[in-house]
Amino acid sequence: MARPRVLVTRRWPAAVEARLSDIFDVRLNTADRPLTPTDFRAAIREYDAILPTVTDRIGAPALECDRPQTRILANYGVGYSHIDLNRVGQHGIVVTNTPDVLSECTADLAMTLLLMIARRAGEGEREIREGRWTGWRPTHLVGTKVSGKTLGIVGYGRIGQEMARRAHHGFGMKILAYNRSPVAPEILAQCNATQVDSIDELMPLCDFVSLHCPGGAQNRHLINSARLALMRPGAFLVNTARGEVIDEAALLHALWFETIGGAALDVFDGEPDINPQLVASDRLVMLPHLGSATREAREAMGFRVIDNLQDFFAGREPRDRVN
Ligand code: 8YV
Repeated sequence: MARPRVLVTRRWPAAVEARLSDIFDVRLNTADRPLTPTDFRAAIREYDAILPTVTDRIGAPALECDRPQTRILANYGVGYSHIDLNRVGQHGIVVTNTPDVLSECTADLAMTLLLMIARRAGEGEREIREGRWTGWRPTHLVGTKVSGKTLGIVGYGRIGQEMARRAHHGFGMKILAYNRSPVAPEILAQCNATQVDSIDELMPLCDFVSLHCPGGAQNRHLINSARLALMRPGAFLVNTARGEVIDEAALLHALWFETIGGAALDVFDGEPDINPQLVASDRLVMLPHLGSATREAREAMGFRVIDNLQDFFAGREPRDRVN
């Protein structure tokens, strides 16, 4: 039987690309350029499987086709708000993602951001690199203590729980959790966390708020001006989820008028384009979507995609099917 034809839309870790090539008839993207909707439209006529990433917008323009050849989109990443599940479903295409294997590394990065914004690490680094450091003094770049403070987690799924573990067991933080559905008492107990009923209830109680919910239309601007206004003066917001979850104009307003202490962002609305006003703010730490960017996580994500593909083409239900 002919091997399934598989398109990988970006460069992947070498070990995973090699394994994919052993198993499937694979087309790699050696130039690592994102596909245009036109490229994507052509691809769904040709390949049995496409392995997209967050840089592929898979909506109506990309899916315009009566009878696609593609039967599975095996997404490289846990978030899939870049894929229009309704339209994909109309074509009978299966979608899978890569949960679990990136949870620890993404939580590590969220903790990195939290520490960086609280302790003004970005400002300090810029000062040294720009030759502006004049020496130690008691009032220099004084930040905010992290240990023992209260952390609010929006989205108490796998990554949110890993974040809670680091913050609670590493830094003695008190954990408050907001989650759409009830969290099992034994899960909350692992970090002595308390679930609250709404984001509005969470915001005023926290010194730090970290976002770990999905993106997409349902969570667009979940953090808006009204909710930012509920945060404590001096509190910090951390986002490793998706850019659209925060209303960036409202965030800029809050930073400008100093109604919150600052924010630390790994993801941006419309990335990689960044609102220039964000770049101008010193109360912001920004990283270029590095949540899962470790060799270990990126390889594990790739091997998880291969598991899903092998199950699918063997006629089994892929473990990470999301539609
Ligand atoms: C991925 C992510 O690197 O998994 C996710 O949802 O945000 C990142 O960790 C990226 O989305 C790859 O598609």
